[in-house]
Amino acid sequence: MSAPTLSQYLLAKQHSLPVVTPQLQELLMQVSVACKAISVAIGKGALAGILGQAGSDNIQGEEQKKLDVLSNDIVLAATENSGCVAGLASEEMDDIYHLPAGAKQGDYLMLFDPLDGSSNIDVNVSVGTIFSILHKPEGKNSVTTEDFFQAGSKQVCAGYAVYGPSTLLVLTLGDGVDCFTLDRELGEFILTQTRMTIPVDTREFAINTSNMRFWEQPVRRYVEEMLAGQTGIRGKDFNMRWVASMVADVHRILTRGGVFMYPFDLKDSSKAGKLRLMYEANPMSLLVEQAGGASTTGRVRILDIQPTGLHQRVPVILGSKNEVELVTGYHLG
Ligand code: P6P
Repeated sequence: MSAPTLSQYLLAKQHSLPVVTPQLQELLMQVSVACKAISVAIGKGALAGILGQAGSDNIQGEEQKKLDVLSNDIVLAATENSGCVAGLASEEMDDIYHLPAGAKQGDYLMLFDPLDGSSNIDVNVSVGTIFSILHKPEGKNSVTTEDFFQAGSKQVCAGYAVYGPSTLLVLTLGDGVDCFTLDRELGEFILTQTRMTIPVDTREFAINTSNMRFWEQPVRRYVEEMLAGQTGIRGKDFNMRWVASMVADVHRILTRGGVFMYPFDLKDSSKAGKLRLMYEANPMSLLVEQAGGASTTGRVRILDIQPTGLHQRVPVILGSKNEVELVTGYHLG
């Protein structure tokens, strides 16, 4: 039997996973349509005149790329009239997005980073789309921002598309992590890897070392021990990677292990880290834990955090379980 398409996979899952309702299936199909459209737009790049700055900033004060705005609009267009969501939120929108007048309310809330790593777009490096799906609170007709403030452990589904040499869709429904590859001739995502698993040990770490002087001592200690390699207490050499696209770094870790860190740093002490909890850290943490890894702020499990802001930032340390537990232990030591 040939490998299933995303649609066939979700139909089969519906019989084994109660969480996979018809609405969730439809929502994920619409998300996959958006990811295919974003993949096409990225592939055209300069040919479509969509590289460079949009001339606006997002709520984070970050310059928006034309593709940031285009990708956000593509996801909204694919989902707002699906009848599957009651509200949406993204890195590119200040507050939650209410459905257009007349649109049928669905059972889910979705948060997304439409184009993670977009600073890499103009230099042709892999970027991605990250999504996090929550239940709409029971009995709510008109959702509020506070309805989105659910801990990451409440996610029904989380996933990402990574736009690299291949366009991949990786998702979890709470029963392991599976990977689909876009067959561009068919126009379908085909299941190509099941039950992705992160090795508990690794020799590879990912961190932006230019921030070293701003790190807290436990992170400095942990990284310096790895840099000491077999001459130091770790007794083995390590390798470093930093793509500056969280999706690309996390996909590498899901594929072959590693530890990814964007820790708290004093570069801007008003921020509790760079990455956003709701649409970066939470979805990636669910995927990593479902693949046998771990994900903390250095002190607490990310999926346990009770959100207080749509765009709140958290320190992130995720990946191979034994490494995350070691560096977390240094923080709690
Ligand atoms: P830096 C991309 O902007 C992002 O949010 C993540 O995808 C990535 O891991 C990080 O920021 C890169 O940050 O400071 O190294 O550019």
